[in-house]
Order: sequence, then C-alpha cells, then structure tokens
Amino acid sequence: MITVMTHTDSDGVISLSLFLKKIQGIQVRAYFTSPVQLRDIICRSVQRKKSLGELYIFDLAGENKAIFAAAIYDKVLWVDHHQWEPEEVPSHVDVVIDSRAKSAAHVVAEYFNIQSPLVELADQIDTNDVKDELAERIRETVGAIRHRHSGIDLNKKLEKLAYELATEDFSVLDSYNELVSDYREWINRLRDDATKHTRIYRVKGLKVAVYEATEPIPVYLISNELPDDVDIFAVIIYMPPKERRRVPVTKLEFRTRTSKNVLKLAEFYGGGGHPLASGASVTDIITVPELLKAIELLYT
Ligand SMILES: [Mn+2]
Repeated sequence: MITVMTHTDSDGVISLSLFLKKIQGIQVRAYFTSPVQLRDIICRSVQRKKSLGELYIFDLAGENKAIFAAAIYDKVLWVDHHQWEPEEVPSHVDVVIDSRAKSAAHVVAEYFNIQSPLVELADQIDTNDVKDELAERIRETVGAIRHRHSGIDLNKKLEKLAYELATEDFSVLDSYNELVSDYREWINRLRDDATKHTRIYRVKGLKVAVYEATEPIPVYLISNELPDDVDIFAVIIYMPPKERRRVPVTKLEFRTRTSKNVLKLAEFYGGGGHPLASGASVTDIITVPELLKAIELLYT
C-alpha cells in the first residue's frame, strides 16, 4: 500500500493529483494535513498496520521529529518547496526541497517527470498570482470544500477531488458549482467584515495591518484588497478549546504587500513557510499588542 501525506490546500491537492497521474490512479491512502499536525498523523497512520510500505509527503515543511517518525515506513520520499533544512536524514528517506519553486506541485512534477497543465495552475495559486480562470475555479473549489467539511469527511472530499483533477477533465469541477456559490456568499460577508475590522498600526516605520478572526479564513482574499504599502499583514485566528483539545490555539498567518520577509516572524512563533507568506500555530492566546511587540523586536 502506498501512503501519501499532503498539505490541505490547492497545492497539496494538485501535488497528489500529479502523483496519481504518475502511478496511473492506483489506490493510495491519502492524508491531508498541516506541518504542525504531520508528526502526529504519521504516528497514527502506522497503528495496527502489519506492513507499512512507501510513504510520500508533499508540500509540508518538516522537522527532525517528523523525519524520524516518517522513517518508520519502509521507504520515504518527501517533496517540498517550503524553506527548511532537514538535519539528520536516514538513508531510506529521500528529501527533495526546492524552495525557489513556486509550488510543491512543480517540484513533484519535475521529480517524476510529469507534464500537466495542473503544474502552472498550482504555481499561480500558491504564489497568489492567479491569471487563469481554471486556477481560480480550483482555488475556490478547494476553499469551498475546506469551509464545508472537516475531519475525515474533509479528507475524503479532498481525496476525491485529487482523483478527479488527475484525469485532467476539468468539467468535473461543474459538480461543485452549488458548493462554490454558497462559499462565495460567505466570502463576501467575510470581505465586508475584514474591510471594517482590519486595523492599521505603525511599528517603527513599518505599516502593519491586523485582522482578528475566530475561524480559519482564506487569507489571500483579504490580503489582495489591502493597500500596496502594507509591510506586514497579520491574521490572528483564535481557535476556542474543544473536546479533544482543551487548550486554546492561536493560528497566525503572515503576508506582505511590500516583499518584507515575514518568514522570520512565523519562525519566531515556531512556524514556517515562505519569505512572503508564512504561518504558525501557537497553543496559547496571542494578543495584538504582543504581536506588535514581537514585530518591533524582530524588525529593527
Ligand atoms: Mn505549497
């Protein structure tokens, strides 16, 4: 059995689609996850399995513990484009990182020598530089599925989409029209709220915009509407405690409109990503004054 772990976003879905194209649609066990949850997902994925086989990891930044966890599989291929450096890598684990690639899908395609229109679409979506209507439709479809579903259900829906996209018959996207139109309504309300409630701060000559939310949101939508001179755009998402997780979690998303390096800010909070788009997940409550203080410390 082949196991694939990939990022819960368009680039992650397309990376899986390309891999499926390569292996000609053979059934895989797919997990959609985030860098923060990866190690845990790997550990859970091996429970009660007699044979483990191959593990493929796409579009997820790792750290040593995650690499060691992955190494329990017979063979591992890890393909990514985030900015990170593996320390100790066992010989049966192959880590391929190209942090200059616009998308992980791009690196996957190059590694496996796959030609597909999906690569260019992933590049556009992952760099927030969407030009093709088809790229926008894929981005919206993934957003709509993520907004509507969660847990195992979300995993199944994204897996289904990855198989559908792998066929490169993009008329399959029509079946998501209703879901996408509901999603657009939610987006419009979100945009209005963001316009009203995004606050601008001056931190030592930097223009910092902050938006606070209580559920995960597509950050690019708000970021795209901000003035061009916003150096740092921070979205603070307060995730209330729930049954399986008794502590509050603050998700942080950072973007920039002036090419300011926001990766170091994410790294400060134990996260990662890219110089122009990064994020972190903190098991604590991070307030706006705390965040502004961190920016002041890091950018002087
Ligand atoms: Mn990516």
